[in-house]
Amino acid sequence: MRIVVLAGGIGGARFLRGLKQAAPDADITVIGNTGDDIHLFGLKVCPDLDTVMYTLGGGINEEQGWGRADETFHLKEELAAYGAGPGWFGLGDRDFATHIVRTQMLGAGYPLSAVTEALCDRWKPGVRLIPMTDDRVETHVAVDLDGERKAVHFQEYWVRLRASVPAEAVVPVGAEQAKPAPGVLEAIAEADVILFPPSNPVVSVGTILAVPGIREAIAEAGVPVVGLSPIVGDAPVRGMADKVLAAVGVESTAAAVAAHYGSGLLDGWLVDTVDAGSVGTVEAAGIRCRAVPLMMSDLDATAAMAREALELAGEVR
Ligand code: GDP
Ligand code: FO1
Ligand code: CA
Repeated sequence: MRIVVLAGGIGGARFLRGLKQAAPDADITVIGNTGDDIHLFGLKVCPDLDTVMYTLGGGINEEQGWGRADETFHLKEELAAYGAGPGWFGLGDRDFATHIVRTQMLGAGYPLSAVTEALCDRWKPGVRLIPMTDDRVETHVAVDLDGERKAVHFQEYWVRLRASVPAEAVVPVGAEQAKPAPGVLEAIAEADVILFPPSNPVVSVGTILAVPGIREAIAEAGVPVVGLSPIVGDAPVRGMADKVLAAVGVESTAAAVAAHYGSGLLDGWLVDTVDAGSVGTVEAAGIRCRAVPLMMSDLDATAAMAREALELAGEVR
């Protein structure tokens, strides 16, 4: 079975770990979000690609969900001693090596997709990880800071401002001109099932869908498309999905996120058991829906979620 998954960082990566356990023989292609990418200290940092790669490759900081396990921060401290900022973004010594190798390869002319494949040669994530595009896309967030409207990089909104001010707009800068990376459209066209993990619907899955051609390819693939809600009990399990959903005029509920994707894209949607009351609303919108436990508390619980998603896929279309 060929499975395509559109993934952000932590939510996507943890789900993929469960999916690998639930479907050990499946051929899994992950289309990764690169809208969170940021250039710092002359280096290209790809948080969502790295979170997937480290999580599936066994190098992730498990408690934090991002960055490397067993990390130290000497380089960051030395940079700070020179007054070289930004100090608000925590890059660890082990993690820096990834960004150095990536930037070196990009400088030598390799596209990000080839660089990602090379990095995965080390980590062996057990899936094919492809960035959504080789072109530069950066998610920016419009905010009101002291009465002044400003656009900040998504990482600045999330990490420096801790999403403490309302997001007034979310813009994937460069997405309109971006092309899907080699292999993305082919993987979608050859998929038996397409899954949206419980990733952020705006700044993860939404950014991937903003690359011209990807949404269309999914809608035209003619295979079941099933998603899992990142919103449980009307709130994100972690992160700032509520803030960025508000920016696009979508309520922070499992049903509203399903309607936001729409029946033109989604065939099936899983909501958590606490949201069982919204199953009827989702089905009325033309999307097959079931309520099952959706907390990725451990690997077995996550694998059970993946099995439910694949079962639902078997029932639609
Ligand atoms: P990010 O790039 O690190 O923000 O990760 P993703 O975009 O892949 O996923 C973020 C989303 O995962 C957030 O909106 C969370 O609500 C959701 N999430 C995290 N843990 C869980 C969980 O255990 N269950 C569900 N249903 N959603 C989760
Ligand atoms: N998240 C934080 O909350 N603080 C950080 O200092 C931070 C640094 C960082 C470095 C590398 C990396 O791959 C991820 C990092 N993250 C950090 C997580 C990152 O901001 C988020 O996981 C996502 O981009 C949000 O979707
Ligand atoms: Ca992300």
